Amino acid sequence: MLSRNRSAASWHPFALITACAVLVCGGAFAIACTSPAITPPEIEIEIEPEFESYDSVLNRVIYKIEVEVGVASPAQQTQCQCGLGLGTAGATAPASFSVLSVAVRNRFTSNSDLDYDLPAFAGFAASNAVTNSIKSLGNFNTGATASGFAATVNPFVPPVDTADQKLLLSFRVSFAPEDFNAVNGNVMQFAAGSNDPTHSLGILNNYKSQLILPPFQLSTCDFNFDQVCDIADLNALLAIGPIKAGVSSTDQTQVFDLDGDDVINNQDVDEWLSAAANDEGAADAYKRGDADLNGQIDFNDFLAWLLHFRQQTLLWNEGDFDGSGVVDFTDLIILVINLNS
Ligand SMILES: [Ca+2]
Ligand SMILES: [Ca+2]
Ligand SMILES: [Ca+2]
Ligand SMILES: [Ca+2]
Repeated sequence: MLSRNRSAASWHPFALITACAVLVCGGAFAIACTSPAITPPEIEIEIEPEFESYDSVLNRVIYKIEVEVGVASPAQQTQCQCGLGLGTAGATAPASFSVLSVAVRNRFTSNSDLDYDLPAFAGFAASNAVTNSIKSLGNFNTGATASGFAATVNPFVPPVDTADQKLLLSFRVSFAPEDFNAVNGNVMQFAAGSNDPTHSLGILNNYKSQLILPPFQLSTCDFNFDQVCDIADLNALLAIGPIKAGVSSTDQTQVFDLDGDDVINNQDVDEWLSAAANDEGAADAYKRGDADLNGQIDFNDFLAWLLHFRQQTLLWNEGDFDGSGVVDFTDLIILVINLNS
């Protein structure tokens, strides 16, 4: 069994041998590769995910998810099968999750825009039969969502440079942006095989099981991926402070460094106020003092300041307009100045 928490090993020659067993469509090569004696259990093969695009019509983010595999030519025309599963009984995949396409690509020669660049494997199409076969595998995770694909593969001459671990089984998956946290960190299983009894469909062993996605951002001001730039986002920026004197950005907080100077301070708040107003279609940047970010400074904003006067808070909507960590007369002066600007 794979451990969800074990750190993945980097390249190892046995990884290729293990991977070879999985996509090979029949033949003695597959049998040789599946020898358990040459599969050290501590080796894990990385899942390589990459944000690809956002489909604004369907409201879906699209990621490319790739794992290294080996291939070999079948002796005769064979149906190659592959797929993946996402989730467990305790953490099911969101309903919006789907696998759009599958390809076999060459890591170094691929045009990443191509769905299929190893011609022998062109034509993977979604298959309910393969999906059901994956679900019925004994070691398929209970409660996971399966997606199966099949392609008819004829005997072919493998590319000469595939002996050096350059081939990738590449899935394009999509899901609603708001479901990011139900996909990221969840358990993923890969399956591959064929209709040849010498290489039947099975779950891939020794592949990293936890899918860790790089985060996407549809707007630079939307830090919580809910597609609106609002007070929750501004408060998330301010929460790493007090930012008035400047806080050095880290890998975890660099998303808040909107002007890219490695310091998070009020200049980034200014950038946010401008970007958020632009994102929401407002003509002018939001102003400091606009506690509820409704585009105008009025009695409600004053009330937000008054209710928290002399309190320590990092929250914009509680009246800390200068990121000092306290609501005081400085914040009121900022509000009053912008009232007339
Ligand atoms: Ca947001
Ligand atoms: Ca900055
Ligand atoms: Ca207001
Ligand atoms: Ca303040």
